[in-house]
Amino acid sequence: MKFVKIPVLAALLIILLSCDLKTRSGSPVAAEKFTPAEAFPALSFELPVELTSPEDGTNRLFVVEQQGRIQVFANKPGVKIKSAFLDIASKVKSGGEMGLLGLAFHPDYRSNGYFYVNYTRGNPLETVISRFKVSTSNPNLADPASETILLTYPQPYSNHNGGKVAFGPDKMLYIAVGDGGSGADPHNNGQNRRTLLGKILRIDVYKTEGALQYAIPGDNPFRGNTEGFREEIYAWGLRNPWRFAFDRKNGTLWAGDVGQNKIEEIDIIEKGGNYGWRVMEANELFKRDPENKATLINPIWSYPHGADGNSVTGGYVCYDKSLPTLTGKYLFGDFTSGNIWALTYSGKEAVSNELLTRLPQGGLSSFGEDTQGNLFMLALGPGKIYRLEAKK
Ligand SMILES: [Ca+2]
Ligand SMILES: [Ca+2]
Repeated sequence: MKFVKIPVLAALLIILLSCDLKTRSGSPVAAEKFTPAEAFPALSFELPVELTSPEDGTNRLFVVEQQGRIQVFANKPGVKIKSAFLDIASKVKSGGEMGLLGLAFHPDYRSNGYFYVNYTRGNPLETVISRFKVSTSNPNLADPASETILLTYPQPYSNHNGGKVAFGPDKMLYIAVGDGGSGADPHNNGQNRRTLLGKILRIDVYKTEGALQYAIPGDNPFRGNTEGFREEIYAWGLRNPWRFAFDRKNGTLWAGDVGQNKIEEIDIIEKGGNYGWRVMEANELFKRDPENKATLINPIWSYPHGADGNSVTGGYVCYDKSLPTLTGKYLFGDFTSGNIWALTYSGKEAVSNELLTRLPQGGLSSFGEDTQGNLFMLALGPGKIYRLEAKK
């Protein structure tokens, strides 16, 4: 996402502009079959960027606030109370695209209480991937002194920090890493496998290896290479993967990768795949590099900058029981327009893409999913969480 472009005033501008719906592209409003409804009307958050929950049977939701807080609350529409599960705002450098950006609960959270976060800190600017543990006496409170840093990597610029962390069905931890920032990837990080920038990483947090606080999975594509490639790399050639997710039924890894000046893209991420940046922006040549002989993987879907927006927010394959007509479709959106779409994928190619609705205010920072597969959308500026509802 391009937080920088959307302070609250800009979001208000989007509302004003969207009053004249006839001027907007995409399906006409009358054809939209869904509407966003506030999921937890009594709750508001400060700059929410992630929603997730542990598989611990408690049916609680955890919302990440960009400044460095995690809020916890009961997953029911009438909930009135939330509380701060973790507050590391004093450690976090936030603002623009920086901040506490990701949260993943360990698959064995119920027994070990471990969770993982992705945040930026200053002096020098870097991303931190670390593990915390829940308090032994209060399940709604993390132990702030429990931090174990797993991995850090320098951030040459304030933008493009990726930020998602999530466990795959293989119980490995996947990490989204942007190209480092500025514009047009000036250091060509996306195509350089000797840096972690511009990649999706995959690490094994069940073990440690040598000096690492984790292990390199045995089947990572560059494990044991002799060329100096980082062995944490799972896929490369990404610009700013803003939200990836695994299909909870078949494990397919979906990602939205934010474009440069022209095109936003959706990728299906495969092990060892090169997703093209900065040689390509989606399907178009961006910066020719005759030296680069790598095979590049095109997105399975893309859309041009314009009325549909200019900053993709990847979502989830839908298994939300309240949305039966969307089962198996990939729901994603655009941060600036607030558009929410459902992409139908055949297993080989995108078949169609349907505009479902748009958030009433811009700043669609993320989608979220609870343990039952119910889907949520997060509005950054208003600090509200939405569900999709079928129109009657
Ligand atoms: Ca950066
Ligand atoms: Ca690409």
